[in-house]
Order: sequence, then C-alpha cells, then structure tokens
Amino acid sequence: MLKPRSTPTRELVGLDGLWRFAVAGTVPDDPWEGRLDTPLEAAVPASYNDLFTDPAIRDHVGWVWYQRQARVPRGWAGERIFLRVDAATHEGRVYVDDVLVAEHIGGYTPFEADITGHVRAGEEFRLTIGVGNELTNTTIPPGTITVAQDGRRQQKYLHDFYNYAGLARSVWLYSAPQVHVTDVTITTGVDGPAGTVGYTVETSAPAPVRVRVLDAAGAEVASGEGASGTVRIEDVTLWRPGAAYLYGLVVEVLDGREVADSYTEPFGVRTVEVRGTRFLINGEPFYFTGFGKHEDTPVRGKGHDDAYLVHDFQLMEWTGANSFRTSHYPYAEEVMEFADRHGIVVIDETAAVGLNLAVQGGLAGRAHDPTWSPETFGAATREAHARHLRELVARDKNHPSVVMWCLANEPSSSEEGAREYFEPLVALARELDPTRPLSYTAVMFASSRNDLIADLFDVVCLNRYYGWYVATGDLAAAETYLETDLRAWAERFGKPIIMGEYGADTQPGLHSVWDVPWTEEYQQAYLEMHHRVFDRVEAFVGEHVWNFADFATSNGIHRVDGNKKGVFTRDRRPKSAAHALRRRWKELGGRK
Ligand code: BDP
Repeated sequence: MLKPRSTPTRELVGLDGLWRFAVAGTVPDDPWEGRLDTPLEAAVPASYNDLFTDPAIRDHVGWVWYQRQARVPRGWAGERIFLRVDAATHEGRVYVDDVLVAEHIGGYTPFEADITGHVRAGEEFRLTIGVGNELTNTTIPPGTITVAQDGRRQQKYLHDFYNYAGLARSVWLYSAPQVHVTDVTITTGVDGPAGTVGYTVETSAPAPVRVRVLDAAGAEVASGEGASGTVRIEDVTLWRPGAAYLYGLVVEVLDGREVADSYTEPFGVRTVEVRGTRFLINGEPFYFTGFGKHEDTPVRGKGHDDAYLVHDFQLMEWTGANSFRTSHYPYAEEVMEFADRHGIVVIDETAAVGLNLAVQGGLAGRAHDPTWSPETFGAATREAHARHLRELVARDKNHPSVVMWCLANEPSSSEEGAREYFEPLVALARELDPTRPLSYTAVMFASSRNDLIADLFDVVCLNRYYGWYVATGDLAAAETYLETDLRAWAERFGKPIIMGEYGADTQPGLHSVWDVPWTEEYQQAYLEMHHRVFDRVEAFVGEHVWNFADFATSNGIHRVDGNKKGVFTRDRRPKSAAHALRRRWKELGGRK
C-alpha cells in the first residue's frame, strides 16, 4: 500500500484537526446519517482516552464516533478520489454521508477507500469514522472482554501497555489519475561499485510504465522501461547505518506521450544478511545498540506527534543508539521515513503481543489454559496474524531502515502447538519478503532447551529480566543466570543473538548506595551487569534496553502510574542510566 503523496499528478489534503466526537450509546445507533449531536470534540491524530476527564470515555469498551465535514477540491473533477486512514485502533468503519465505504480490522496498519462515486469536486461531504477498541482471541493483539458484577464491560489484555484507541494517526483525502500506480516494490543489491535496483510496479489498469532513479540531488542516475525489471546505479552511494543516503524511484504510467501518473518512492541501496553468528548490513557486521520503544506520550496516548518524533530521535542519537524495535506494533509511517532519512536501523514488529496465557503484564507463573488451542489462540487467530503480517510487509517493504521483521513478542514458544502456529507464518513472511531476516522475541521462560520455534527464525532475540523479575536485587546471581542462559542459546542454535529487552523499573529521584530495585543506581548497575555478560558472549550482535521511556499501562500492583523501565521519563528527561548508556554506546560506536 503506497503512502499518499503529493506528486505532479496527485494532490493531497490532510484532514487532521478537531473532529466532533461521541461514545456509542450517547448518540443514535446510526450516527453517520446526520450531524453528530455531541458537545465533545477530539483531536486527530490522538488516542481519545486521555483527552477527556470522564472515566466512562477513558475506559469505554466498544465504538466511538468521529465526524467532520470535508471538501473535495474543485480541481479534482475527473480524478479518482481516495480517503486514507493511517490507523483506526483497533477497528474502523468509514462513512461518506450515509454510505459505508470502508471497514478495517487491525489498529496499526492503514486502509483506504475509493470514494469517487460518492463525492463531487468542489462540494462538501460528511465524513464519519467509527472506531472500535475491542480485542478478542481472534484480533491482533488479542484480549478478552469481561462483564463486571455491576454490568460494566471491561477489556482485559495480556500486553503491558495501555489499550489506547481512536484515530491516532492522520486521515487524508487524495486524488490520483484514472489509471494510476497502485504498488511499487523495490529490492536492492550491490555489485562491486554499482547498486542494483529490482522493481515491480502495479497499476490500476494495464498501461506502459517507465522508471527513473534520481539521486539525492535530483540528478537522473538510471532508468528503465516496463512494469518490472532491474536497473543499475553506477558508483552507488549506499544507505548505511548512521549515514543514510536515499534515492527516489520515479514511477511513471504513460498514456501515449503523456505522463498519466507519476509517483516517487524513496529507497536506499543496502543489503542485509545473516551469516553464521553475524548480522551483516552491506556485508559488514552490525551491532545493534538502542531500545524497545512505544508510541506513548502524555495526553496524546499513541497519537503521532512530529515534535516527539524529532525529540525521541535526538535523544536516541544522544545516547549513541543506532537502532530500535517497533515494540509492540507497527509505528506511524512518519517514524519509518524519519529512520530512513537519518540512518537509524529498525526491527519492525507486528502487533502480535500477548499470545501467551502464561504471562500477564510482565508477571508469570499463574495456572492457565493452553495458549495454542481452538478455544484460545487457534486457526482464526493465526489467520488474523497472517492478514496483519501481509499488511505490515505491504506498508513497510521499501524502507531501507527496516532490516528485520519481528513476527511476535513473547509468544508462548515452549508450549505444545507453538510450532504448528508459527511454521505457516514464517513461510508466509519469507514468501512476502525473501530479503529480510526474521525473528521473534523469546519470553524469559522459553529456554534454549524447551523453546520449540527458534530454529525457524534467523536471529535469536531474547527478552530477559534477571535481576528484576528473577533474582530481584541480586545482581551477582543474576549475572550467573544470564550468562548460563545466553551461552546455552548460542550453543544450541549457532545464530546471532540480540537482547531484545532487558530493563529495571526506576523511580527518578530514588537513590541508594546499595543494590535497591527502583533506584537510579540499580537501573544503572543492572544494565552494566548485562553489558559485562554481552561482551563475553561471542554470538552477541545487539542490545535493546527496555524501554526508551516510561509508558502508560493498565492498572496493576506491579505498575506505578505505568511501566517505569524507561531510561527517560515519560516526558523524556534522562534518568542516571541514560548517561551510563551514552558512555558505553558512544564508545562502542562502530567498534563491535
Ligand atoms: C516483557 C514485555 C514488555 C513488558 C516488559 C516488562 O515484552 O512489553 O513491558 O516485559 O515487564 O515481558 O516491563
């Protein structure tokens, strides 16, 4: 799915701003049929939960309604007109006046509708978007709805971040010519000093296609004819971590001598490969330093915000981070493009978090139903997971920053049925994208001995909390456990290992001379202990601290106003550990 862009043949109108807003039950059941009768307005993009003071809105389970008027530019007569929603979390229904034009399930991937037949150039229409936030055992991520004794419906879920909902990303209206480009796939290779660029173009109807490659200064460096092929860039400038370089593939659909449609897709030339226990970018060993992140800020919830985007990347650079994981769902496309432009490496994760009935919000050990069964997570869940994976790869396949897909976070990989669940998904991912390695992050109690799926993947990603959930406050014991654990994975699988998560909750301002959990000193000592171990294990290729910043979660006695494992506070102030990380990562920079 192409990102909407303004091009010589396409126009784009942003629909962000204040929309009329109402929770289902407070308005008629078919609120799209007229003006939404409500005193509330909600900001788009933003999760709606923290905008209002009413707990009934924050904790609402079900549909909410957004509505605004929109005008089609008068110059769009004769064009095709599309409405594009970057994300409706977790389910969206779009109405143009009285007509349902699109429905989509999955809260972190975009969808669009061709609304040409429902609107007229120069005229206004009523745009209503319903957003549902319910999670079930057949949604990704999954959840369960319970009914409290007083009749309130409550959303329960197994992931450790607040179930923010709404229109957290932008909404667009765009035009495209009748015959237009519908998809572009770019894969790159290196041949001596030249770069090879394989491309495939899809169009809305058969038509001649030509492509041109422009360098960063806009000079044409290669060209080709036909809907698919390979072109060469002599003396190519590679996209490298920390030294991004982007070309543009100008795709043109021709109508005789005229250019009917023109669309430019940015791309970088680079290769990614796993060889033995090394992770290679452009044939050179790459060592990941950085974080698991969240899209999470005060008031906006998961709402995309360019100011936080810029600031977060500044802070990552300040700490010496060269990479991050989009834990635990695909992030806004603006984030991916920023990473492309700034040479930050990304592990792109699906929203499959919580496929594990043995763990809840970071706590394990409860009696539980089997995770993999028709009643819990079975074929229907896997089908939803596959659909989501298709949408993620379709959206992010051309980003040079994306060097690996992460198919799930902490699935119950040691329970019977895990292999049957994952084998088809791994095959699908390899078919959708044969060029990038695959991983999943293994939960603490998936050991090298009992894990049933790691051999299907290319890189071992481990989430470990020795010194936090296990051996709490005892870093000496934790160091031994950790090293034993890592060495066993290295030995059994012979693959590169990344620490996908390691971290300790920390209350800023709390201090001690001893190893006391929650203090700033403890977070620092905990990370330093891990780094000593990482440096002793040959197969290690990366460290992603959990988490970049504190973030909101559901309520629980093990969470103090959210998860506090951030190296930065929720308002992005450094805890002591940030300075320590900075010293290590700046020094490591490129050396490993
Ligand atoms: C891991 C999860 C992550 C949690 C973290 C924690 O992957 O989402 O936030 O634990 O407990 O299990 O802090």
